[in-house]
Order: sequence, then structure tokens, then C-alpha cells
Amino acid sequence: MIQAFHCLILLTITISSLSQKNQDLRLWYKQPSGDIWENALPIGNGRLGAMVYGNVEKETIQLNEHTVWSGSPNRNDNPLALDSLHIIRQLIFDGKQKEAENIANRVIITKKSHGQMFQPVGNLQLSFKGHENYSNYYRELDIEKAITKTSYSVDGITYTRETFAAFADRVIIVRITSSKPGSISFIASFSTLHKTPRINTTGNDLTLTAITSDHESVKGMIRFKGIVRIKQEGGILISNDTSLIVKNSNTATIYISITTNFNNYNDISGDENKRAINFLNRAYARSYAAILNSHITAYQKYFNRVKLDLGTNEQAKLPTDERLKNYRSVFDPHFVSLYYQFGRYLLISSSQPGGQPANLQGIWNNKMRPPWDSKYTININAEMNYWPAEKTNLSELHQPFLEMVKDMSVTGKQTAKEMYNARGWVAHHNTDIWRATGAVDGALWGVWLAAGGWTSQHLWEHYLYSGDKNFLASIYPVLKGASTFYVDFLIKHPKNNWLVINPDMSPENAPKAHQGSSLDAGTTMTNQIIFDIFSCTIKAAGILKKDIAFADTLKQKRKQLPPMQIGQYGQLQEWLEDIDDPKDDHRHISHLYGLFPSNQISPHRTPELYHAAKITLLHRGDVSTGWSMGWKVNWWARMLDGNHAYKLIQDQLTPAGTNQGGGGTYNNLFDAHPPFQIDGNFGCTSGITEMLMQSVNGEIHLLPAMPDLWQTGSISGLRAIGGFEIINIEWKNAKIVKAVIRSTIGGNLRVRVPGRMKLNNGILKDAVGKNNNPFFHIEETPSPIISPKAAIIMPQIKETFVYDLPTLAGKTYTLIAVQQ
Ligand code: FUC
Repeated sequence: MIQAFHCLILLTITISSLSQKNQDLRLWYKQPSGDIWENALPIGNGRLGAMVYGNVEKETIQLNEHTVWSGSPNRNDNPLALDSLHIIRQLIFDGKQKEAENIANRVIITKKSHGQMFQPVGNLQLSFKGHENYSNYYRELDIEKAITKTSYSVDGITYTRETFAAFADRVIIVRITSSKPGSISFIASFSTLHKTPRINTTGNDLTLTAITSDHESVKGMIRFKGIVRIKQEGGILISNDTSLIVKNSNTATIYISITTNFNNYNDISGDENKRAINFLNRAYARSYAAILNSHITAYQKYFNRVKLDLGTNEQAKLPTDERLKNYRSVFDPHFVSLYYQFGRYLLISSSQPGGQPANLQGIWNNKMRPPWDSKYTININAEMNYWPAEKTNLSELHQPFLEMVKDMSVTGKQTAKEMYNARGWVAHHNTDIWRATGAVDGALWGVWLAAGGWTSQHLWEHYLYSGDKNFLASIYPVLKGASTFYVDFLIKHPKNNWLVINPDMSPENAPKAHQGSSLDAGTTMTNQIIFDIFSCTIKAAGILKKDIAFADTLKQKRKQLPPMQIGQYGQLQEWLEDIDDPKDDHRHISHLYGLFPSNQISPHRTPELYHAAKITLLHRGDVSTGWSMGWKVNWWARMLDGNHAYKLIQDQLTPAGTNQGGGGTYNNLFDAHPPFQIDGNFGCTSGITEMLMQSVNGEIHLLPAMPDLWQTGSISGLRAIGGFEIINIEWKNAKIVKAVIRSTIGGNLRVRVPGRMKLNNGILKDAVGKNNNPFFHIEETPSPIISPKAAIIMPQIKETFVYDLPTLAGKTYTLIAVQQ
């Protein structure tokens, strides 16, 4: 790794002064997508998604709508679980995991739906006869405006298409212009993979109606309707049975409206026809310019909040696919900024208040049977999608995920009762638009009951960032319900009397010692998750001044959870027994949940565990599936090792299919698991943020993990817990220069920085004792148990400086470096 790093420095191109062009946030290409979906460019407004191919003579705009899912309201609990629970538990305690797994496959894993599928709507095809021979081809996705553009010339005439998913107007717009009046002629038609669709024209409207698939015995009952209407200037518009024909126009603007009958996971009584025509009529009455303006304003409200400058150089002038090819060997700092902002672009485009959360593919899928159904895997992937939400200042976009957790707290109540005779609510490792909370796939993956505990913490996180007590009061029952389930479900481990979850697993990893079965009791990740959900429920009860007795119960139970353990190789143990294999390179490293996203492992508070986490990370290696590498960027940032985090960004920004069997990135910068999964994009965007700023360890740490290559730069607009906005951090020659922080709710600001700083107009005091700001209160985990065989080396940490600054709501504070 060090060698690779030196190589890179040799190849480094001198950073030129920042020209505007080199800082552009565009993905652009010199060639059309052809028939490769992963070359096409994604647009979306949280309700509608589309992949724009930019093909010339036959353009394809592949369409998605957030609620087009197979099936209909359904549940997938397996009531047989209850009778066999005690047998399964006993077998696991007796070390007979495989036998337990066999039974669990029969009685815990669902006999019904293993989750429904997110399905495509279809394609809008635009065919331009005579455009086969073109020149001057160019296409781009401008992520500062959320618009794609394709342009080319035929016979001396330049044609331009602009496509976007209008945020405010809830339609997709395709605008076609040309350099010569009267030269635009094309045919628009729909195609779809759904069975028995109806495609026809009514007047000058082209419509597509269909119903989603039946799947795993659940009847497909989402009806969707797509309508295309064209406004043209000059020329003529003809409609035949199944297509619209534009001839000799000066401009043409295509309006696409798509809606369904979905109201919520339990109600599909909406009227897709009325909805589709209403949105269309409203948008059609407005001019292209008006729609475009509202679109850009609505998008930039979110996007412009954060700016990242890591420098730029000549590489930034190349097309995106060439930059991707070069990235491992040629220094291209701006490519990281582009990829970072693309992550934010994807979240804004796939997750809007009132809509569905970003699924495994965000809102972009062209397959009737997508990989893993393109649903929600809640043992890591769906949570990862939302890691950037709060800290990259997109808090409102967290809402669809938070709503999904609230929904699961309702559906999961019945699952808890029927399957485990427990109060509260539970979810297993997957859910879908119907908020199914049963166990799916197979016992090796599905017998995991920690999803309620993990997903609920997103609600708590939203509170920590906003300080909004009304919100906390509204979601407290969800936290309480998640904790209540564990109160009822924890049992004493016969060997050591710890309270454990049984059956349990460390997601999807099956240690050799357990005959290849993943089932176990009291795995490290689950213990950490329960510690966290109990801790935040206790705090929430305290803030809301309620449930004193319940909080007491949680405190008692929390004390009896297994502590973390350091095993024979010095590694953080994944299971209660010291059975980790140092050669195991499994993509899930679930027990490092305690390092990130949680903060139970810290270089300052728990140095032994911190070192053990590092050994674990080194054992597991770097290259893996896309999302696994995305998580690793966050972990190495928490390890305060910027160079290693940077190495993982390089691994992730490697063209898909060329990465030693691991994941990487497609030409359109979608993350490759492979196949495409959006979690890796979001995970890496979160990780880059963690390199620059962390709300961690009871403080805000600025520039905690800077790679040597990022000598000079700035980031503005991040958010930290406690309602702080990090208006700007600036660094030069690898030294912090200035930090500007605004307090929105007041309270002590404890800040850790890599160099001495002072306040520009006041005194900056060294921090003493614990941070008295309640948002930064850390619940300490018990001391770890350390194997006598483990060699513990205390970490060497770079010198930092920690200050306390009492703040007032609404005030901004400027810290400047003290010249040494
Ligand atoms: C989990 C992961 C897989 C994949 C799937 C969607 O099961 O282990 O790698 O990402 O989710």
C-alpha cells in the first residue's frame, strides 16, 4: 500500500490554479450509452426516476416510479417459530448450530413472500429517422442543476436534448431543440416488460397502463399509468394508435407523468388515472422555462448547501469514463469531489419527503426481477443509504427512511407477537414497500433480529442533529417498541449468564467452527446494537420525562449484555467464542458497527478496542463488494488513517470488473457490488465526510483523517450533532487554517482540531472534563475482556487540540490557526 502510494505521488500532476471549467460538477462522455444501462445517466425527483441513454437515432429513457412494486399488502410471518423457539435456542447453546439452522429454515423462515420487487415502468423510445450518421457527439449530467443533456450534429444541424425529473412539477421533461427551425422530427412510443399492458393514444396523449407482477403467491395489484404529451413549436403533431409523431418542429417539449394507486403499505385505493392527468395538466399549463426554473431552485435548495474543494488539475478536463480508468494511477482530486457530490445528487434524486426511501438501487431499475428484488436489506445496505443524510446537510431527505422505520414499528409488532410472543416490534434482515418484517431468504441470512434496534437509531440520530424535541416525542414509541422487544427476547447465556439474543447471527457470516452455520447467540454486533438502542431509549425517556421504571429496566438489562472481547490474534471478536479466522475476508464486518456508525470504539476512550478493531480491519483486507469498500472508508476515517481511507476510495473508484474480483464503479459512477447497488455510492460519500469531519467521541473533530495527498482545500456546509453547522473548514499545506461554525441551538461546542487555534474575537479555552452539552453525552461500554494470547499495542495518535466554546443559538464562531 505504501508502495502504491509513492507511485501515485510520482504520477501526481501539478495542481493548477482552480479554473472554473476544472471545478465543474458534470459527468460527461463523448459517446452514447449504446445498450449498456450502466452507461446511462440517472435523473430523479424522489417519485420518478429515469435513466437517459443519450442514444442518437433511437433514444431510450428508461422510466421508474417509486411505488411500482410487485405484490400488494401482505405479511410474511411464520407462526411456527414460537413452538420451536426453545429447541432452536437450546441447540445453539449446545453448539449444534447446523441442527438449529435446519429447524429455523422450516419454522422461522417465511413460507410466504420473501419480499416483493421494485419494478420498472417501461421505456419511452424516441426515434429520429435519418440521424444514424452524426458528429460532434456530447452528453452530460450536470449535477449542479440535475439536468442531462445530449447534443450532436447531423447534416450541419445541431440537435440538443435536455432531460430532467422536475422536482416541483412532478413530471419528467425532455426538451428537444435544434440550430435550424423546422428540423425536429421524431416518433415517441412506449415499451414495457409488464404483462398485458395497454399502450394507446387518446387525442394527443400517449398512455401506458399496466399492473405489477404477482410474486411468491402475492397478487400484483399496483396499477400504474404513464402519460406522455408533447408541446411543439411549429411543424405538426400526429398521433396514431400507439405513438406520437412530430414533424418539422422548431422545438418539442415532452411531458411525462407517471402515477400509481399506492397510498401506503396498507392502502392501494388511490386513483392512478386522476393523479397522472392532474400532474400532467398542471405541468403542461406551465412553460418549459418556468418548470426548469422551479426545478433548479428546488434542487439547489438541497444541493448547494455543501461545497467541497480538494483542488483540481488537468485530469478534470477529461470525460468521466476516462477519469475513472485513470483514477488509480493518476492523481485527480476533483474526481473525489465529483463522486462525493454525485452521492448527494443521488440522495436528493431518489429520496424526497413523502416518497419511498432509496432502495437497493435508489430509484433506478430496468429489470422485472432485479437483483435482491431491489428492496431494502436492513442488515446494512438500507442504513448505509442514509449515512450521508444528516451530516451532508440533507436532513429532510432522511424522512422517507424514518417513515419506513415508523411503519415497521407497526407491522413488526405483529411479527414480534406471532413469532416470538414478545412485546414491542421486530424486523428481520429485509423489508419492502409492504413493510414485511418476517424472516426471508434462508436461515443463514434471515434469522437476524437486530434490524429494529439498528434502524430505530436513525430516528435518534435525526434528533441529535436537529435537537427537535417534538420530533423526539413523536418517535419515542418506536424507540421504546424496539427496546421492549429486546427486553422480552434477551435470555441468559448458560455459560456466563450474560443476556443474549438467541437465535442471532453476525450478518451473513458463518464461522467454520459452527459447521458453516451463521446461527449463534449474543454476537458482538447485536450486543452493540442493543446497547445503543437501550441507551438512546433511556436518554429519550429522560428528556421527555417519562417511563422512569422502563428506563430502569433497560439500565439493568444493559449491564448484563456481553462486553466486547479481544481475541487471540488481538482482533475484536465477532462472536462470543474466540473463533475468528484471520484469513476470513467476508464482506460484512458487522462487529465494527461499534466503530462506525456507532461510537463505542474510540482511540481516546477505548484504546485497546480501537487497536483490536484495526487488527480486524487488516485481517479482512480492502477490496470487496462495493458497499463493503464504502463502509471501510468510514472505518479507516474513524481509525484516523486518511491514507488508508484514501486507498479504499481508490479501490472503490476502480472500473467495475477490473478489481480483483471485487466491486468498483460503472461508467456512470454508479457503485458496482457488482451488480449495481447504490449503497456503495452513499457509503463512500459518508466516508469522505468522515475523513473531513466527525461528530464523535463527545466532540466535533475537524480534519480527523486527511490523506497526505489532500494538502489544500475546503469544505463548507456540513452538519454535526448538537445542531452545529460547519459553515467552513479550510486547510493549506496540510494544516488547518480556519473553521467557521454556527450554532443553531446553543450549548457547549467541543471541537478537536489538528493544530492550535484561537477565536478571532474572544478566548478559546482548552477543554476540561466531560462535554456538558447533552447531545454529546457518550454512554461508556464496559471494559473489554482480553484474551491472554492477545498482544495489545497502544495506538499512536497524532497530536490534536481540544477546545470548549460556549455557544448561543444563531451565532457564528470563527476559529483561526495560531501561527507556530
Ligand atoms: C446483503 C449483502 C449482499 C448484498 C445484499 C443486497 O445480503 O450481504 O452483499 O449487498 O445484501
